[in-house]
Amino acid sequence: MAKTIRDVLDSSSRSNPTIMKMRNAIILAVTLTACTSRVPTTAPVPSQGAGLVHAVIPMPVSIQLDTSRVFRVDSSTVIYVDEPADSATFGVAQYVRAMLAPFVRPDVQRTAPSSPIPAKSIRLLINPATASVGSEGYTLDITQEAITIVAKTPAGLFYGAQTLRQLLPVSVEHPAALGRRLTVPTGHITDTPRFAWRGMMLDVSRHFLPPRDVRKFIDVLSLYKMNRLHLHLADDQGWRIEIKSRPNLARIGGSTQVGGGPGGFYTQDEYRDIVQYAASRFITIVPEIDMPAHINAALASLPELNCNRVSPPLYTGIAVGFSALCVDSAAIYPVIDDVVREISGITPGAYYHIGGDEVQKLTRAQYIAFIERMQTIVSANGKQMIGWADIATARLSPNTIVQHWSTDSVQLQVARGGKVIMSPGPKAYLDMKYDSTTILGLKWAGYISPQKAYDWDPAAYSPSIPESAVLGVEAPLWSETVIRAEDFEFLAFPRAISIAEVGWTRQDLRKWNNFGARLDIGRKRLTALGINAGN
Ligand code: TNX
Repeated sequence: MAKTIRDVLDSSSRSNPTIMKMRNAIILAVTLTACTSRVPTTAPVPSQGAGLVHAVIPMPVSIQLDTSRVFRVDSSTVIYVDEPADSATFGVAQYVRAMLAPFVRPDVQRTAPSSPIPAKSIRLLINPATASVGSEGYTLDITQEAITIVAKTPAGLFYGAQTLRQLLPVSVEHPAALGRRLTVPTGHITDTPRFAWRGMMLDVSRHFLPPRDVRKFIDVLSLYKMNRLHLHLADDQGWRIEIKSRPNLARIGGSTQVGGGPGGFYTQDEYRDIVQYAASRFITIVPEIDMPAHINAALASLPELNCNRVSPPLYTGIAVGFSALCVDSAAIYPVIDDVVREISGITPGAYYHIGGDEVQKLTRAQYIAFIERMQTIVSANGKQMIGWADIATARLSPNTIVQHWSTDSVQLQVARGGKVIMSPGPKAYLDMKYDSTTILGLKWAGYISPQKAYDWDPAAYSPSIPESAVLGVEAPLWSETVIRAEDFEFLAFPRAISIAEVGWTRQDLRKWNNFGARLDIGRKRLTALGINAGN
C-alpha cells in the first residue's frame, strides 16, 4: 500500500511544491504505519502546518489519505447497492443519499456485483468474505472516480458511511448552506470496533425526554458508531412507559418529575417508533425498569406493590434508596410478569435491564431471592438480563450481564466468568459536572472533563476486571439536574463522544492530544447539527 501511494505521489508532485509538501506528509504517515505495527495502522499524524489530516471520530484502525486528490460529490453522483441487497442494506444507501442531498441523484440504484459502475458513483457492497473486519467493521476506498464501502453486514456499511461523512466538510451537516463543495480526500480505511457494547444511557425518569429528542440523541450517537441506547424508564420520580394491562403505572406514575413538573411517558406505539428508528441506525434499545428499589412511582400507582397495601405519595425529590417493592408478597409478581412481558414484547433487542441498584430497605437474603426470581422471569420472556453490578451477589446465570458503576460487586461477576459493561462513575457518568463552574450536574463521582472521560482504558481501569470480562462501555446520563433537551445535550456532549472512541478504538491508537484536536472539529459538527454541547 505504502509503495503504491508513494509511486503515485512521486509522479505528480515533483513540479508542484504544494503537492510535494503533502506528499511528504502522506509518506510520513504511511511510513509510521509500517513501523509501528504489523496490522496496518496509521498513528494520527498532523499534516505539515495544516493541523490534522482528518478529524474522524472514533479513530479507525487504519486510515491512509491523500488530501491532495479528492472525490467530489456532485449532482451526477449515483449511489449503488449490489444485488441481492436486503432492506437494511438498502436503508443504509438511502441514509447516504439523504446525507448527501441535494447533491446526489435521488434514486438509489441496484446493480449486479460484477458489473462496472459509472464514474463518480458511491457503491455499497455486502461481502461475507470480508471476515477480517468482523460483524461491524468495513473497508472504505476513495478514489477520484469512485467511493466503495465493503462490509460483512449492513451495520458495517453504516459505520463506513459515518466515516465518509466525517471525511466530508462540516458543511455536509448544513443542507441549506450556500456554496458548499462536498469533497473527500482519496485513500483507504480499514476499521473494526474494539468492543461490542458501545452505549449511552438516558435517564428519562427523573426528567422525561420526548420521543423527538430521543431520536436526535440516536442520530448523534450513531454518527459516532455507538450501538446501544439504554433507556432508564422507571425510577422513584417517574414511570415512563405505557403498560396496557396496568394503565395506572404510566397514568399516575408518569404524571410528575423531579421538581414537580408535568412528567410524561411513552405510549407503546411511541416506544416502538423509537426502537425502530434506533434500529435503522443500528442502535439496540435496552429498556430498564429499576427494581426492587428506585420504585416509588410504581408504589404510588399500584397499592398492591406495598406491604401495607397503601400507596405512598408521588415523589419529586432526588434522594435514592428509600423505596422498595414488597418482595415477600405474592401480589407483586403478577404485576412484574405483566411489565416484563409487555416491554419484552415491544423490544426486539436481546436485553432487559432490571436495575437492581442501591437497595437499602431489604435484607440481603430478600434482595438475592428477588434478583434470582427476576432472572427467571426475564429469561422466560426470552431476554438476556442486565443489572447494575450490585446484582452480582446473587447466583447469576452465565449470560447475565452486569453494569459496573461504583463500589459494587463486579468482582463476583468476574470470578464466575461473566460479562461486564463498564460505566465507572468517575469516567463515564455524564451527569457529573465538567468542573466547579458547571451549573448543571452532580459531583459525587468527581468533575469529568472531556479529557477525563477519554483518558482511561476499560480493560485496565480496575485490577479486578480483566479485558476478557469487558463487553464494552456505556455512559449514563442521569437527569436529576437536567430538564430541557438542551440541558441533556449540555451534559452529554462532547463527553459521550469521548466514550464513543473509548469503546471503538484500540487503546494503542488513542492519544488525548490528537483526539482533542479532532474533537475541536467535532464540536463544529455538533453545532451544525443543532446540539448544545457543554464544553
Ligand atoms: C447513582 S448509578 C444512581 C442513580 C443516580 C446517580 C446520580 C446508579 C446505578 N444509581 O440513581 O441518578 O447515581 O449520579
